[in-house]
Amino acid sequence: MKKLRVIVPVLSMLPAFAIAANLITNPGLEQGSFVPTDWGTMGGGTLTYLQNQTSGNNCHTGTKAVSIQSPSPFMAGWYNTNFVPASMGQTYQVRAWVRSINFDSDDFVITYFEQYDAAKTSLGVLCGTGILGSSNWREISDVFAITNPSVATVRVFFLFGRSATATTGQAIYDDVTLELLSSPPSPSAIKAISHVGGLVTLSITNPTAGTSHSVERTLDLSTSWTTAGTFVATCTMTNWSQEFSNQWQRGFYRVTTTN
Ligand SMILES: [Ca+2]
Repeated sequence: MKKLRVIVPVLSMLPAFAIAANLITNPGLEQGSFVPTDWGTMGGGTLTYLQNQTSGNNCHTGTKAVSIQSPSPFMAGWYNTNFVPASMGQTYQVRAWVRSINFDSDDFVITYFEQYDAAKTSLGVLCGTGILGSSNWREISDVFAITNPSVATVRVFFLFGRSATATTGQAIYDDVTLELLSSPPSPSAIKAISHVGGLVTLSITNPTAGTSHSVERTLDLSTSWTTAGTFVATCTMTNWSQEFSNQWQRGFYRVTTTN
């Protein structure tokens, strides 16, 4: 049983605590002219560097993203070419924003976490859970633990695949993150907070699946804390929000995480 309490004033619009460094280079795909800087392709099919796009449409943010269509023979994708130093005992979280269009029943997106030895020879991949179905932009998330003592570096692949039947689907990736978690995985912390009208939205870091979060608030730090809401995190959950009464136009929030 581990508990962490973090207090953040509700009017703060900036991250209040240090966020683990993103180890992906060019994570938003915005750098690059004909190809995205520090990104490569794996497999066949149609792998396209989308440019001059509109945020929220065929890119998540900015104007650029990467697309996968007609994976051949069964799976294709993009990967960050940067070798990230890594070693046994470390745990990483990989996240990416994905738009999946016209997926049929056996189409999926999945994250691969490839491990290499000191000579950059592959030691095999760890597979993410995979996501099925068409969807507008959603964040996928996987946690990978390194248990092989020969691992020296890792790289991350973002793939679109199919099983038996051909596909007319398209997967678009943008805004990817690779973060080193402390070991054991660190408890959640409030990453950011927004306050629009009566709606407060907290963005939670490291929401390990199955962990329970209790959010409390107070009008000022001299009065008692009351429960504002609770939730159990899933792999893809990063936000909690609740509309509150006008008397709570300002206040302080804290979150307790129970592993
Ligand atoms: Ca982008």
